[in-house]
Amino acid sequence: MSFSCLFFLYLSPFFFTASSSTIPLGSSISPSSPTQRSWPSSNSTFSLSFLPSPSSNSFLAAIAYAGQVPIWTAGAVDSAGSLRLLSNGSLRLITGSGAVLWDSGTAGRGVSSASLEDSGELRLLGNGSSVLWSSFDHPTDTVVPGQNFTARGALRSGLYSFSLQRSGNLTLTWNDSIVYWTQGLNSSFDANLTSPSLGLQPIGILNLFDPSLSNGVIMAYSSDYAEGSDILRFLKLDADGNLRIYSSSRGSETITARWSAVLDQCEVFGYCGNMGICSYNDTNPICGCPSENFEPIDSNDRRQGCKRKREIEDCPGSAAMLQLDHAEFLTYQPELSSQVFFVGISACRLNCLVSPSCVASTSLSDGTGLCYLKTTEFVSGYQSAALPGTSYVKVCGPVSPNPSPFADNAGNGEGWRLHAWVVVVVIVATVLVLIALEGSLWWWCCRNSPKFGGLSAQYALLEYASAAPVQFSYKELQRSTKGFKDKLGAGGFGAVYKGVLANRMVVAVKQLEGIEQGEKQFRMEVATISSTHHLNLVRLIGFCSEGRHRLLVYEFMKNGSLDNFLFATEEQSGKMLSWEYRFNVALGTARGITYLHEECRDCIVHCDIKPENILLDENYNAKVSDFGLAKLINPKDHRYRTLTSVRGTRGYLAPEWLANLPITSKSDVYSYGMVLLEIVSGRRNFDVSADTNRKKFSIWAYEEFEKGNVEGIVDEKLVNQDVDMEQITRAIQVSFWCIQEQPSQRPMMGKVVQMLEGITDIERPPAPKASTEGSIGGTSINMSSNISAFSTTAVSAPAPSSSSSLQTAGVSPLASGRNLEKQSLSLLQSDMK
Ligand SMILES: *[C@@H]1O[C@H](CO)[C@@H](O)[C@H](O)[C@H]1NC(C)=O
Ligand SMILES: *[C@@H]1O[C@H](CO)[C@@H](O)[C@H](O)[C@H]1NC(C)=O
Ligand SMILES: *[C@@H]1O[C@H](CO)[C@@H](O)[C@H](O)[C@H]1NC(C)=O
Ligand SMILES: *[C@@H]1O[C@H](CO)[C@@H](O)[C@H](O)[C@H]1NC(C)=O
Ligand SMILES: *[C@@H]1O[C@H](CO)[C@@H](O)[C@H](O)[C@H]1NC(C)=O
Ligand SMILES: *[C@@H]1O[C@H](CO)[C@@H](O)[C@H](O)[C@H]1NC(C)=O
Ligand SMILES: *[C@@H]1O[C@H](CO)[C@@H](O)[C@H](O)[C@H]1NC(C)=O
Ligand SMILES: *[C@@H]1O[C@H](CO)[C@@H](O)[C@H](O)[C@H]1NC(C)=O
Ligand SMILES: *[C@@H]1O[C@H](CO)[C@@H](O)[C@H](O)[C@H]1NC(C)=O
Ligand SMILES: *[C@@H]1O[C@H](CO)[C@@H](O)[C@H](O)[C@H]1NC(C)=O
Ligand SMILES: *[C@@H]1O[C@H](CO)[C@@H](O)[C@H](O)[C@H]1NC(C)=O
Ligand SMILES: CC(=O)N[C@H]1CO[C@H](CO)[C@@H](O)[C@@H]1O
Repeated sequence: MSFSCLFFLYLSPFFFTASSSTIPLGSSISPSSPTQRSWPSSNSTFSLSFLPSPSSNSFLAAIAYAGQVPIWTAGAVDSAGSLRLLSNGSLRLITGSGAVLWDSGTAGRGVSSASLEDSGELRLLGNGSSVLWSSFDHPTDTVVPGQNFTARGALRSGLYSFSLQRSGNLTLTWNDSIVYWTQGLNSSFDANLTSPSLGLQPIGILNLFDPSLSNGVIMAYSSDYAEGSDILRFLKLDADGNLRIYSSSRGSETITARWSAVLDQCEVFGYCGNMGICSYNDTNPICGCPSENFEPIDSNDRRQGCKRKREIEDCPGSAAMLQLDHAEFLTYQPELSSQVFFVGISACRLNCLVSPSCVASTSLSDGTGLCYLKTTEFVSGYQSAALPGTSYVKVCGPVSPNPSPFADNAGNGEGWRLHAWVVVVVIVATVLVLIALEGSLWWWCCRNSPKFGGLSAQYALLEYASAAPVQFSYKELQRSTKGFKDKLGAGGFGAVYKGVLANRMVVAVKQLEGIEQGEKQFRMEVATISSTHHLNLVRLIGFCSEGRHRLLVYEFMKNGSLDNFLFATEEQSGKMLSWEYRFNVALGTARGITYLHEECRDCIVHCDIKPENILLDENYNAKVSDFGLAKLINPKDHRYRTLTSVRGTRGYLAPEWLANLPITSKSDVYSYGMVLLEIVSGRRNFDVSADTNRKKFSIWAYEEFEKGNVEGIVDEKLVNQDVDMEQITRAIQVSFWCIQEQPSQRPMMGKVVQMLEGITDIERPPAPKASTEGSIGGTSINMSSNISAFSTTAVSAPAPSSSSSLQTAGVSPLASGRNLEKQSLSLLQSDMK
């Protein structure tokens, strides 16, 4: 190649001719000495001297180029300190109080003098010209031309180090553990190296040498290579963790970076300290904290990182996940396999929230579908508009986000806010103009069109029984619900309104809240839900996805939800279900859930079985609603949280939500068990009263069952009726099996149906150990209610140890996580672009 000739020419100045000034034994220099402050090299290019430190009144004992650029340092001392070449041959740096800061370790080895070469090398010499110690063999943070950097040495700066591997790779490492940059020989050099060494040529080319490589292999060029004259170039590991080649012309005061190993400074691990978030202002990397839940450790030095204002352990309420868009927590090998998951974004967030050891998580949207859970003490963050990922940090709630992405950069916050305002105004104006244009165009061309009137007839002609869901326009739904007037209720996912379609069909229109999924993904999800047909599942008729509006149109259930019948007050005695109907509802519900779990194509874990979600048609047939919605939730929406009826959900939540355990179909079985008990008793499972000895009803009920007092459990309203006690006893036993604390003890839903029908014999249920559930501390309960609000169908097991109980559950944790999440993965990723 064309450069080889050039190398040959330049290789010769690599080996400097020795010309030096000799330093005799017994000499010393001191920053305060009037006469002896430095030892210069013979032509004064370098000197061993004390450089005043600008920030503190200490002095750096260093070999300096042109009297100002340190290339090797021994340490910093006060003005009374000194550097001494002792008579027994050791070179020492001593503080004013006499403490030894650094020692060359050459005492008694026959050192006769020291010398500083014009190359910048400090040598301790024996008699003759033998070199007993050289500063080039003990580099600190810099390598200069003529210095031979081998695999034995390392450059260090704070927690960062740079070293040369035996393989020939150059690596940058944080805290001797995380390699955040590596560069090796290209793969065509398929040879093992024997003794690799690195040299910087005076013209600014970094070479790797080895006996097995005929020529030096170029690892990097400084951008000004082979230019100018009398320029010192040096390789330095800076305090910011980046490795750079600098140029400094003699006589000029400045040094200029001509090459950086890590192009993106924010990719240097730990640049902003623990919990620090690196980002860029127009020019520089800047460090901030994830949110107002954090404070800087040192407000004068943002690189020190951040700490929580309130640690998770001391959190009186519940932990929450702070969301950071376009942010990643840096991830470098070796990443423990137990911290990398193939799950979607909401599971990535949830898995971290429920895992006590997890502090933060990153969900990549680069197509890999990977989620990284950070369980280590130290996490290093990077936020930039270009980053394809969303991160979560566990904080002690409530979450208080930073006012603006750059508000940490004090003083500039105002500017950014102003900037944001201008952007918002421009966008709004543009949208308004577009709407006006489109509106007038539409009015102009469609006003007399016969097609317009026929638009609503379009779906009237469709046969609703067909599998494909009908798409409605927002306007149509607005019209059919008379402007969303007749509210049927407010469920966990938004309000439900009664409506009448153009073909006189009565429907329930659910206005979803907190869902900002992309159009395409939302349609896919709708397709999945509407393809799930069963007699005991509420049927989805159609949907609307227009701008921000996301609505689902369901068949209307004349008799409303089960809770109205079970927990009706005295006055509403008309709303009473006979045991026959109740048993039918219990069985129908069980069949519907069985279908979701075991029979339909893509298994669905409901996650929110409760009487409010069991609807009754005019014949009092049970239909399960809200299935498949859990994965539509956008965790960003805080309104959603407050809308969720915590009271209604808490009692139905399986204990594994509280512990760090995976959620499987067995969690639905638990919720169903609680509902079944309520169907029999007409009382909320978590009710506590004098009647129940101040115990939770479900606990009290088992005690009564043990005593043989089955009648005591049964709803008083059924007392005067002709009831099938055998059927009731069966139902009670099934419910106790379902609410077993251990998921593996609970039957599969299909088995539940058989037990209720009397096809399978029922063993006497053991105590559900529900007492544990009742005694879990306030923190967990609150936390669990929040989890239920964000319930998702996929939470995979963070620890392999928990898999034993899952084998019996019929679904392996990762497999279930994958299957369920696969459909929603794309959907949930849409808000990360
Ligand atoms: C060298 O001399 C210093 C000062 O006299 C003394 O403290 C040190 O112990 C000596 N080292 C050896 C190895 O004798
Ligand atoms: C000092 O000596 C070095 C090495 O021989 C040489 O490269 C440099 O040009 C010299 N500097 C001056 C000012 O003579
Ligand atoms: C100097 O070196 C010579 C031979 O290399 C050796 O004989 C002599 O003992 C050495 N002197 C001292 C003081 O080490
Ligand atoms: C650097 O040092 C190693 C080991 O001491 C040696 O094998 C190699 O030849 C030296 N390289 C240069 C360029 O001096
Ligand atoms: C660096 O590593 C050591 C030991 O591996 C560990 O004790 C220390 O906490 C680490 N430092 C930081 C800042 O994490
Ligand atoms: C050496 O560096 C190359 C990149 O240049 C990298 O692909 C390779 O994995 C590294 N090898 C080792 C052992 O770190
Ligand atoms: C590796 O380096 C050799 C020699 O420098 C060069 O010819 C070859 O193209 C390089 N291969 C790759 C894949 O870059
Ligand atoms: C390099 O060394 C490794 C382990 O010693 C050996 O397995 C490998 O074959 C060697 N590669 C070459 C190209 O010699
Ligand atoms: C960016 O940050 C650096 C360092 O904090 C500061 O000196 C510079 O003025 C900032 N630039 C802008 C445009 O805010
Ligand atoms: C339930 O539906 C039936 C049939 O439509 C109706 O007669 C009955 O009044 C409804 N019951 C309630 C409580 O709404
Ligand atoms: C958490 O629950 C406990 C008891 O269940 C309650 O006293 C406390 O107020 C709750 N905290 C929050 C934030 O809801
Ligand atoms: C962080 C968070 O959302 N916490 C909420 C958990 O739920 C309770 C109610 O049980 C809310 O009060 C918290 O704000």
